[in-house]
Amino acid sequence: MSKFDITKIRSDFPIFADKSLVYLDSAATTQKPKQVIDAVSDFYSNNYANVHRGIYELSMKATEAFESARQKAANFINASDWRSIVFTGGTTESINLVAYSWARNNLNNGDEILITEMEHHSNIVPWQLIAKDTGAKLKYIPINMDGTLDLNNIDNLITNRTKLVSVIHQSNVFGTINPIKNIINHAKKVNAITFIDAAQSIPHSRIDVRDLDCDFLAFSGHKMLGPTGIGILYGKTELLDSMPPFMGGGDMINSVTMCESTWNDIPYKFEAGTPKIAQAIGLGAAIDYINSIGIEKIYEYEQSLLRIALDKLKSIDGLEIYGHQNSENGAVISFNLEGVHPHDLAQFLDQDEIAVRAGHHCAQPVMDKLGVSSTIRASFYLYNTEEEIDILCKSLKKTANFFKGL
Ligand code: 7TS
Repeated sequence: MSKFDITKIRSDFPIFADKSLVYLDSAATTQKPKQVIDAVSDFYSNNYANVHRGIYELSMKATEAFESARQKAANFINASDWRSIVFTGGTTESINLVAYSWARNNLNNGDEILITEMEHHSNIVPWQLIAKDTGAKLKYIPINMDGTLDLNNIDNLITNRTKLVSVIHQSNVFGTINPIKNIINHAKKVNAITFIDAAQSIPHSRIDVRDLDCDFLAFSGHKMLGPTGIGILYGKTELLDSMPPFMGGGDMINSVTMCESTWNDIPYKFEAGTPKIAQAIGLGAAIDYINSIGIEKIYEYEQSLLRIALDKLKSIDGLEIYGHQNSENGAVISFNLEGVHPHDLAQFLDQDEIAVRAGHHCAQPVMDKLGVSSTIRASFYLYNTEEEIDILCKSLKKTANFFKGL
């Protein structure tokens, strides 16, 4: 195995070239390697046309590039069929697609949807809306104070009325990696449909939808080195086939008369309008880039950064880390510094060119559980270094002293 070459990797990211930027907000969105930027730019410069329509060569080339990105996404998650891969605008849109197309048409009064208290708002709000529409009940798997899911009561939470179980794979607040296979297996006992929000896990770890045997899985391109505005909904083909369209328009139809329309085959039935062509091609390039390094190596490297960061952060007086006690976690650390509001702290860190997120991280139920309104979050990716952890810790100590009047 070749070595994880951090110097080479960093040199692939133009944003790090002339700056002393310490970018620790990859859980929000990741920076882009020149391979992705070039793929998008090359497409616009040399191969650009609309897809699926033109009989001319340029359009056929664009279609080929677009569809090959779909195949790359299928391979990346080990999906057996490219028709399982729907291009969406991102995780949020993928969840809404299933909520409006599957859940609204399959749930009835008294049915139950089970999610967790750990979800990003994207995996809460659509189900609240659908529950209101259908009379279904929304239930939550609770979280423990240590940032893990409390699964002790799962056999009581999953009942014969449970029709859908939708779970975050990796917490965007704690980084906790949840035992989704175990939860999927519980859901299967009652024939509930399973949905995995893989937005935070897929950039960092191997996902195999055949092994998981989930019904749906969603992720966003921009969190895995790809462009904004592109995401994936993976769905089992028989389910996607059975679902009505989410949006109507061009590309998603088979035929249209003044009275009625018939639908295109999957996945196109769910891709109304001119698709996200350049974005999909950019996502394909991001997948190629991750594959060229190896997702296992990325995971291993990030785990070593995580251990170092936890050790160093724990040595700072008054710094409280949330979670990271008895669990496997991705390289995401939420913390607060005693006596300093997270927003003030983020501004002080920004003066040292350190980018972290401060806020509720679109996970207000998690904040409620912790009894805080917000935290600071440092999240790491393959381009971060041990040196950056030292810069963060130095700046944190400096800020703590400032607020203590030292
Ligand atoms: N699910 C999870 C687990 C997420 O972390 C996010 C975004 C989403 C869904 C929504 O993804 P989108 O691409 O559709 O917006 N999370 C964050 C975050 O933690 N900070 O900024 C965005």
